Amino acid sequence: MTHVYLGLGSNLEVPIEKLRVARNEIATASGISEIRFSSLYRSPPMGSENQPDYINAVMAIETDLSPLELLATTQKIENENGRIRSERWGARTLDIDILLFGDEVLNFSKLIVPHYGIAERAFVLYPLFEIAPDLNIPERGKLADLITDFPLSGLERLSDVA
Ligand code: A4P
Ligand code: MG
Repeated sequence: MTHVYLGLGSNLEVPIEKLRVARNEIATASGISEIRFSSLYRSPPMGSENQPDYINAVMAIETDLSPLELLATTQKIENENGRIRSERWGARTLDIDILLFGDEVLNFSKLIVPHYGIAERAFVLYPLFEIAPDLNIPERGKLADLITDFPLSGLERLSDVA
């Protein structure tokens, strides 16, 4: 079993509901069990400003899937929830990023882990810190150090449950 952290984001079609559905589908997928789910966070869009605010959360799971099997599962859930793959960093109904896969460093063409943006995004760092304050991120260092003085950039915590 591997301990994995997923980043969930949505800014279209009732984002809070999208994250609730995504959480449920991930938690009930074959080979996956939920460990923790962060609060929901709202933040202004990174990238094109001409789109609604995002709702983000981080989910800790345990899985016996391989990294690429897990990616296939999360992409299936994205696609079934109407993800429109168009402009990079553009508006999306559901985005699921594999932030960490145990302490592995993976450089497949389809899957880079740790996720390349993990240490540069308030909407990832703060929810991650909420559920795993002692985390050590391969190639980046201690989460507690990364988050020290890290700007909130408009990030706002919404609630305790999805
Ligand atoms: N891929 C490689 N590594 C990974 C990984 N660790 N997890 C590949 C998931 N996928 C990974 O992703 C493109 C390809 O990346 C996938 O086919 C997979 O094989 P995508 O999700 O289709 O494309 P994308 O999400 O548009 O691009 P990217 O660069 O992944 O964008 P991000 O980093 O996900 O950012 N603003 C706020 N406030 N909150 C947000 O959540 N999200 C984005 C998207 C932009 N602005 C945002 C937010
Ligand atoms: Mg993505």
